[in-house]
Amino acid sequence: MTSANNNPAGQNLVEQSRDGDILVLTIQNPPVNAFGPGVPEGLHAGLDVAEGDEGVRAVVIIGGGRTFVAGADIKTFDLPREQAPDVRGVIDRLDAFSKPTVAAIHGTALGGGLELALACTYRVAVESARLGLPEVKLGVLPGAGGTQRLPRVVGAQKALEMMLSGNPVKAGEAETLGLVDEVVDGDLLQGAVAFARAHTDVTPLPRISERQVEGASPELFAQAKAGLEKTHKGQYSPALIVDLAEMATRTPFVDGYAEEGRQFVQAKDSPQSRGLRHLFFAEREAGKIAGIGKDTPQTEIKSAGIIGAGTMGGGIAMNFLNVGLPVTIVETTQEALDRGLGVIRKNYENTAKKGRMSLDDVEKRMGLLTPTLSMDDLKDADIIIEAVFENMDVKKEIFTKLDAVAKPGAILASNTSTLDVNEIASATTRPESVIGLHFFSPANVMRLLEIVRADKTSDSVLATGMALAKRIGKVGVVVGVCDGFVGNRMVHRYGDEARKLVEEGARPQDADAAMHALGLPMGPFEMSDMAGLDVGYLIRQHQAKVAGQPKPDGWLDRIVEGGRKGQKTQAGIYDYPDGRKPVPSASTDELLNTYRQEKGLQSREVGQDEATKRLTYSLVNEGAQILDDGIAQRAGDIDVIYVYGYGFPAYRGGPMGYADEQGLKNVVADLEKYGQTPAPLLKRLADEGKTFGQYDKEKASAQA
Ligand code: T1G
Repeated sequence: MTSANNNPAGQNLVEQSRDGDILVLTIQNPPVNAFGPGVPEGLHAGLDVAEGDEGVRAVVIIGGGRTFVAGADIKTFDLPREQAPDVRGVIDRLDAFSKPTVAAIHGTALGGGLELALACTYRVAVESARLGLPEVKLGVLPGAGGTQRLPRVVGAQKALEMMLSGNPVKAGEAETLGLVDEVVDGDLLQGAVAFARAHTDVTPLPRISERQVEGASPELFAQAKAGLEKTHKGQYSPALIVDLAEMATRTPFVDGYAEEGRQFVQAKDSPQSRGLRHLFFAEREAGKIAGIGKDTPQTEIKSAGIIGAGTMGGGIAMNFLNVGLPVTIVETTQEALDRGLGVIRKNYENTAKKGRMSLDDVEKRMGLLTPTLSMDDLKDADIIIEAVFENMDVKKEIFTKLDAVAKPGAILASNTSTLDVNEIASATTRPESVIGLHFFSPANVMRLLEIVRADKTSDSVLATGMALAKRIGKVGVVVGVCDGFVGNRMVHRYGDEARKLVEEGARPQDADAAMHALGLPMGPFEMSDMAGLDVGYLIRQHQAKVAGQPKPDGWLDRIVEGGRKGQKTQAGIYDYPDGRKPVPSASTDELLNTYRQEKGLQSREVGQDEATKRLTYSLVNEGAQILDDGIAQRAGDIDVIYVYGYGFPAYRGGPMGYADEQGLKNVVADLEKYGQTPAPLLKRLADEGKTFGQYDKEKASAQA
């Protein structure tokens, strides 16, 4: 029996009811019935009743509200062991229970929720239920028997697939796998009680822990381990999952289960799990806008208009077509229109070729797309997104026309990645309807959407933008108006620091290698070459012109002026002899030597640790300034932006989460050591011994 201090409030979040000889235990811990304080205690109390009452012939466990148990309460992970909910304790009791127990599943049975169900005698579910062990996504592993019970039910291969992907299976597939004993038609509780009543006389009771694992071979686990380098690069817990699943094939349940418990604690207390848990909650917080409640009226979006059928316009259109929303897409020439539609169709056909879409679906989605050369055809659209090249005059001309064409209440959005949305809005008579929706390329793939709140954007338009992001499968983050908003503004500072590292003697591949080691798929120079060096070149030229400064003459500017624009010219900072793979370039080395001599720059050895700190902390420092400028609501939002938009590893918690892990005092010390001036907010938090996480919490409670 668990002691009072893992449930200081002495809560009992499990209701008891009877249906004749069946005791029904309903878990009531909204919103997702997480296995938090009060749930194990309530289950124990129910099992006590069942044990003590001969009239009870079986027990049904069901979730109240919208779901079964969606896992252990992630918020309790950092509680001292004696205060953490004793999930394993109640699961052990269920495994050994003397009467049949039936888990009745709707919504999700995830993590500890599925482990609870696996400890029951039987499992029934509704068709729409999803069952999975997503712990790897939190940097941990199934810690309440999942690594030992799941292989015993679905076999070693499927268990590895489910635990390493962390993705759930639907009830239908779960039934085929034997994970669910029956998919219930109609009322779940009635179906579960009937099922329980039909199994009250079963003896001995089947226990998954007594089964053997099917389909296990040493090669399977060796292949899975070897594959982690590709599927889970740099991550800690996946290898533990493979080892524990392998252990399930050759050791008694109790031994594997004990080892699982030990490894779970190791993983839970790791920086990677802290990083991934931080991201889990940061992503959910990012969807909330301070001062704008869930009841804020929104515009109903039934159709969309896209201006520009280029790479961005086409990708943006696909997001709407994918959720069944009709799209009218405008171009200036028939040739450009045909090209744009051709790219969209090709993308869908490629997806169909990979078996991830039917040809019928391809036609259905293309059927929702209306091409036109006239902006007048946008008159009925509920939202219109402009996605033309980055030129303020062109954008203002378009928004002036849109203002005349679009219906009252339509949302006018710009996909600009850096220009002033306030100035764009000033070209209309309805600036309250103007918003920035900054998609990331490829727009039909990248999940991040920077939602740019201009000075006059109405709360309703902002709330609609956030809801729309969710609807089209994007992670929406609200940002303010400034050069480059959040993501690009930080990447510009990151690029500046990278260029400085090279001026001081580092080779471009050294800087990129440092970021690879941190877990980023690309370093600053590989990213610049992919994006096109001329993009950054034009921005630097523009900024110098605006600031009345002389024409920039950095080493990267000389590379561009030498005609090397990156991957698209098979040559940039790197050479690209076979297309996309960067190869260090002798011509760049030579240019750098000449440049350093000309500028009288002393070249020196730059170590990986220095490169890592200068690059990462340049992001953190600019992030802190962005928070101080009010351009981002939370440090957590910045982490979500960098993980979903710039490939920063989620298991590092994003740049701000990573800085908290390193300790802000250390970050400030290193910034000063390497000649960067810490942003006032960063300096203040470091001096106060605080974290960005605490900054977010304090700000949220001040706004509540
Ligand atoms: N613990 C604590 N809070 C949780 C939670 C959890 N497991 N799951 C969700 N929430 C909160 C969430 O923060 C949000 O709060 C609200 O619930 C609604 O969530 C021993 C150790 C279930 C598919 O990884 O994937 O079990 O923002 O906005 O989009 O082996 O939540 O409203 O204040 O996401 O409908 C394993 C995590 C845990 C599942 C619902 N379980 N959750 O999605 O709602 S580890 C998971 C989800 C474990 C054992 C180990 C999703 C969902 P707020 P939401 P949704």
